[in-house]
Amino acid sequence: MSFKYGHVALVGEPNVGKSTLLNKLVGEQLAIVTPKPQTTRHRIAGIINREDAQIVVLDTPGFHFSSKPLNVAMLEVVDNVLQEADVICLMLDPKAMNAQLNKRLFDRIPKEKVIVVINKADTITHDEFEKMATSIHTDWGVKEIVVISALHDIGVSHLISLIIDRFTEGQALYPRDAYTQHPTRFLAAEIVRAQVFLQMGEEIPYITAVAIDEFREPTAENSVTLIRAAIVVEKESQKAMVIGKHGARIKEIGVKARLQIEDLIGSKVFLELFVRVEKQWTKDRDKIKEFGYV
Ligand SMILES: Nc1nc2c(ncn2[C@@H]2O[C@H](COP(=O)(O)OP(=O)(O)OP(=O)(O)O)[C@@H](O)[C@H]2O)c(=O)[nH]1
Ligand SMILES: [Mg+2]
Repeated sequence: MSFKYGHVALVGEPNVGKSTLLNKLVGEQLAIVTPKPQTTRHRIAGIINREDAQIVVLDTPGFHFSSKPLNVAMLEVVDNVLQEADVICLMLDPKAMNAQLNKRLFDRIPKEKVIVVINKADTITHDEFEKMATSIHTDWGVKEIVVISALHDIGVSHLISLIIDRFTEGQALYPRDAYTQHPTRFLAAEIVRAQVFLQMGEEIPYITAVAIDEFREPTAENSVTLIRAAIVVEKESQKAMVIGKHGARIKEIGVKARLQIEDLIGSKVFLELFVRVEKQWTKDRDKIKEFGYV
């Protein structure tokens, strides 16, 4: 049997369901998912291991335009992944499409690599899909257009076969039992950041980074993983909001995040959270780099 290896990128506007699809494809909660746009800030790589193929799936930040340095860094991530990928899934949310943005993204993609993936199949009728597919075919000249639901697992296995069909033969580059190469401390920081997205309103999610100050693995004497993490914001007023009245908000963020980190690593976790102010960090290229967003 021939063996295929390749990289597939998931790109698209914020909130179209890229990270949900990554998680469905690898079968793990690898990338954080929230109902808010611009949740993902990194290139997140998941690995699908099959008898006939190893597929590296690259999740990306949502494609949008902004002159803010943090957003510029996120766009650089998208552009780099577009260069790296053998196949590119341009994902669309049929009920929330910005035609201009999608055209600008489409123009950055080598045409022979693209599969248009209409996600959230559960939100449209078959007729609506047919109409959309016809206009994408006419306007963009794309032949391969599929409809899936990442959330409800509709059409996902068909999409995997289309991706593999386009790969050339090659050897697996990653261990056959790995679903990611991201270290646990990175995934733990992302879990805390997801709770900030879910629990905090207004601008807070967009000026928050999470830094792991200490990550101590369990030892023979102590079976608990100790994690000290800083929730980094830009101003004292934002710090007060994250802490909440009598510390209630940060406590709730910590409780929810700890349970998820325990699920991830399968051991007890002691999670200590702080809030730290780093003035204007989202505008400072060095700081953005320090938090791993470049
Ligand atoms: N109804 C429906 N909702 C979905 C589907 N797939 C994803 N969603 C929802 O869409 C929202 C955004 O999902 P994400 O996976 O975070 O989207 P994303 O494209 O990674 O977003 P960014 O990281 O912000 O670019 C979440 O509330 C998901 O539950 C789907 O097939 N159907
Ligand atoms: Mg995402």
